[in-house]
Amino acid sequence: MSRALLIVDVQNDFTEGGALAVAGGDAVASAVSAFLSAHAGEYDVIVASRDWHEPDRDNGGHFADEPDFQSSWPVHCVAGTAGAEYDPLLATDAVTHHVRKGQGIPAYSMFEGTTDDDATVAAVLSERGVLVADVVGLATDHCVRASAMDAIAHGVHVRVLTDLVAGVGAESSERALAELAHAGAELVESTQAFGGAPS
Ligand code: VGL
Repeated sequence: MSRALLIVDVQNDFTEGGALAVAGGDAVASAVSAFLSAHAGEYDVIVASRDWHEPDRDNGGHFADEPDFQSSWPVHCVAGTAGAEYDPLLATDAVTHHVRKGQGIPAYSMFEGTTDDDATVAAVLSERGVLVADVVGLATDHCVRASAMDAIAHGVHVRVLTDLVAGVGAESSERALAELAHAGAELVESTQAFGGAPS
């Protein structure tokens, strides 16, 4: 049974000091790196996504001067800028597929993006026979939620590693996790993901 790790949008603009910083983003980046150094070998495929928007346009209404922080946002993750790079606290050496999404459009799910070889995440998972996917990253209530929902829709069993995600809003993040659980995702702490002792 093939297993994938999906690392959603651990980018400078979504971590402390970024244009759309998520509280706890740096801690998630470091914790994902520690998790990878212990467990990268458990995964057949490790996909990392980056939001990758176009400069000087609103990217389909995704950027706004007066954003509502629900469906419009301050300018963030512009292609080729430091804000769009992976947070340096995220170790990316074990990543097998790098996905970019959101060129000119809002794209919350990594399933809307493509790899450097122009493949979709759905195609990568199908090709490798992935039946289980663990999801981590930023932000719980937006891109993690959308990516995990699409993974479920693709037919894989999803586990959200709850200590390796952080969200924009506390309530909306709780709601997102509840919706994911209702849709069939397992909510698991990373320390329990591979049979660790209860903490
Ligand atoms: C995200 C808001 C806007 C995310 C992306 O990565 O969760 N959130 N664009």
